[in-house]
Amino acid sequence: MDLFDDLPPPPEAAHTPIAPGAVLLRGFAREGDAALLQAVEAVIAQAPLRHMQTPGGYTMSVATTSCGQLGWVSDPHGYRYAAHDPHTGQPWPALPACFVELAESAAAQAGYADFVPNACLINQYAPGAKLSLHQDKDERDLRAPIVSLSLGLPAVFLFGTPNRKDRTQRHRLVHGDVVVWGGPSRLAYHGVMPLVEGEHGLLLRRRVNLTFRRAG
Ligand code: MD6
Ligand code: FE
Repeated sequence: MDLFDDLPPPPEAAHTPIAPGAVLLRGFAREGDAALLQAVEAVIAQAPLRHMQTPGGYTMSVATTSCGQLGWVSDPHGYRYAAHDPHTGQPWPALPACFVELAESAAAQAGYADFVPNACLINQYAPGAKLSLHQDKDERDLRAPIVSLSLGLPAVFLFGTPNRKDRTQRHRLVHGDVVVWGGPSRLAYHGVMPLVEGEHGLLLRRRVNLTFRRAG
C-alpha cells in the first residue's frame, strides 16, 4: 500500500506540464471518484467489458468497452469507431453527465477550453495487463485533445513523442489522476506497463482508465 495515497497532492504538483500540449493533473478527480465509479459500473452493466482482438491476431490483455455517440472497436479488420456495440448490437450507453463534466473541466484546466467529448473508451486492467506503445489517431479531428482519467491501482504510463523511435518518459498514475494531451503531443506514442498486483480501497484488484475523445 502507498502510505501517501490518502493525502492531498502538494499544490505545485497539481498541474504538471509533461510535454508541449500535455498536462498531468494529479488528484484532479479524487473528490468525485465514487460517482464516477458508479457511472462506470452502470455503463459496464449495459455494454460489457470484453477482450478485443487486434488486427495482428492478438487478444488484448486489457478489457474494453465504450460509451457516448461512438465507441472504439478493434477486430481482425482493424481499429475504428462505431455507433453500435458489436457485442450487443445496441447503441453504446450515453455519456454519463459526470463524465462530461469531468472531461470538460480537466480540458479547460489544461488550456483546451472548448473541448466537448462525444466518446469515452473504458479500459480495465487486471494485474499483469498492459497496453503496448501506440498512437491515438482514429479520431477525425486531431485538434481536439484527449482527456485520460485513472481510477484504482497505480500504473506506470509511458509517454513518448510522435516519433516512435524517441525514448519515452515514465509517469506513475494513481487513482484520481488526469492526463490531458493535444496540440503538438496529440499523436505522441504512449502505453502502459504491466499492472502490478495490489488492492485498491474502492476498485479492489483493478485499474480502470477512461479516455474521453472527440471521435467523429
Ligand atoms: C491508459 N491510455 O492509461 C491508456 N490514450 O490505460 C491511453 O491509451 C491514452 O491515457 C490517449 C490519451 C491518453 C491516454
Ligand atoms: Fe491511447
